Amino acid sequence: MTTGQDNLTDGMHLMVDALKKNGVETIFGVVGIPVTDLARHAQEVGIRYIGFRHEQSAGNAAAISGFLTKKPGICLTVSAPGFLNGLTALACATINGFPMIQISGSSNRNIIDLQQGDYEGLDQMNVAKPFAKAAYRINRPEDIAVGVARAIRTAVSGRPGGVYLDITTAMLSATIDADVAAKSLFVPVDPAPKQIPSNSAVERAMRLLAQAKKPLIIIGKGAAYSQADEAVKNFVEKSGIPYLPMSMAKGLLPDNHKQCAASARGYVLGNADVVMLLGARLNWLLTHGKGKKWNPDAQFIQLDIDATEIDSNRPIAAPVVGDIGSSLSLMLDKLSSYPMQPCKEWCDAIDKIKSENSTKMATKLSSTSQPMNYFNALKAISDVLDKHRDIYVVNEGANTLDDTRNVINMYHPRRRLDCGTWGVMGVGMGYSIAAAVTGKRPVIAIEGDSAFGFSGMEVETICRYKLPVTIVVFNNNGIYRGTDKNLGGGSDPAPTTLTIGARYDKMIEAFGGASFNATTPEELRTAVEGGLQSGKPTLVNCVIDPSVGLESGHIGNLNPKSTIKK
Ligand code: ADP
Ligand code: TPW
Ligand code: MG
Repeated sequence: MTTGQDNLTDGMHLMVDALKKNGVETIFGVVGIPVTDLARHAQEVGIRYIGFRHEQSAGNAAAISGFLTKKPGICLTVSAPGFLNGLTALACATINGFPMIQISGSSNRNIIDLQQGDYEGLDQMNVAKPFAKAAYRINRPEDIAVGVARAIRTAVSGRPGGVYLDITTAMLSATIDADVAAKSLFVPVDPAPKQIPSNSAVERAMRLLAQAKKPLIIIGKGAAYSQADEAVKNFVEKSGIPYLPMSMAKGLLPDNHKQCAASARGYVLGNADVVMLLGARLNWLLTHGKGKKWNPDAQFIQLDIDATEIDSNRPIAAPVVGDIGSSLSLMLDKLSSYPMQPCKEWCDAIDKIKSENSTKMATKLSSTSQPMNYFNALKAISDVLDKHRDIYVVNEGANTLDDTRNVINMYHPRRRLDCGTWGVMGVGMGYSIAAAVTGKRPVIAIEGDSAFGFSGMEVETICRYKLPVTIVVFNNNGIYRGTDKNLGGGSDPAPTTLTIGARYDKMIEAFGGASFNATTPEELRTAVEGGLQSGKPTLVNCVIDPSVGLESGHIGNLNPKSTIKK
């Protein structure tokens, strides 16, 4: 694309050409100085532009679209405040290992560097560094091709993450000969190369696994990301080893699989003698592999693409550093040379616990309590989702998160999208929008009322782009519950409470979406079915008993305990 003068182009046009050449199909962002024309031009050349109400949601959309596609999702932000709003999402993407690139306009370097007060002046690249896998700045149009290629390669290679790409106002308007510019563009070759583990690492792992009497496989979102779905399924099924899916790995194998030990989680963690981690970190979500939940004598095999992850919490007896697909296929090749121990005793014990726990769960799900609690509400949703197994389930909140994760079965890989490693609130609408746009399937977002509030204004975005998203707000009037009282006795609400009896369904009416207020499981079933059947933006206000939630859901133990009694 050339500008007014025939043989010249500029940084803005060339930046869009570079993204287009690199296969970017969608940009998620918020426009303003200096990137408005960039978004306009992207749309002009056929890149889809999704305009958000807040950069954090645009960034979350880019991040999850990276998780779904293994290509970096692109988020576009304006300088300083827009950049900072997007930065939380960039940090979350990095922590979660999702590839994304936040491209942000920035103001004049000379004024920023001397702190002379430019319009929205901030040294963005250096601010971004601690929160990103890498931060780069493009100062000249002739560096665009390299800048974009480096950002892509960094985002997707090794452990994926968030990359910050700074594009200065001066660079956007700087001109360059159009032929030279066109010739400078390129697509990086093999940006996420396979990483093949050594034969000795594979044999060490197989030897250990073959000795195990009580083996366990823990499947994490790194395995889901790697898209080695067949290899994961084959290894689990051919080895016969019970497995636990981490939350975003649910559905890699269907949750009703006979080897799934999710409903005997406590038992398997406490008793497994060899644990094989498949793209899962021993971080807080697994109590660092230590403490009373774990068998202290368990030995670990860890399959991970990032060598620095190994031994981060517990010594790893058999590290297998490589990409999941390559590592697992080499292990599969050796399975017949390292036969597993008979599983009967271990597997029978697990099955017994599973069946006891499912009986307990069935009792909870059949609750007739009115107003609804989490379980009879989730049973209603689960009945509907059983007929729509291939859609995306976005989920955030505390009790709403934990109970949904346990009740709603997943049957397909990469369909459950949730708060992730940081347990962050506010991903809901950004993830829903990206799942609908990039994943091209309907979405149900099961949201705590507090969680929903963090990105609730994006309901307008969902309606503007007419996306097939059904949002169910579990409305218990608050964070964890809605019944707390102000300890000072004043008239202000307690820190955890939100508006009593709020009607979140009314919000979507403002933008032309469908709304339901559900007070019984039957009403909820009808509303969710209606939303999913119509494929139209829908918001269901689901009235939940305000007194039933647990403080911090299932992780109340992480709250600091005051030792001083007042
Ligand atoms: P979960 O939260 O599901 O337990 P984590 O995000 O903690 O999962 O861990 C995912 C792990 O997977 C990270 O350590 C990351 O380095 C690793 N990983 C990501 N992609 C791949 C891949 N393609 N092959 C192997 N490991 C991967
Ligand atoms: C960015 C702290 C964890 S869970 C939660 C908050 C505010 C909301 C829980 O209430 P909700 O769910 O969504 O109504 P429920 O069913 O239990 O009532 N800010 C950020 N992230 C986090 N995790 C918090 C605050 C938090
Ligand atoms: Mg709530």
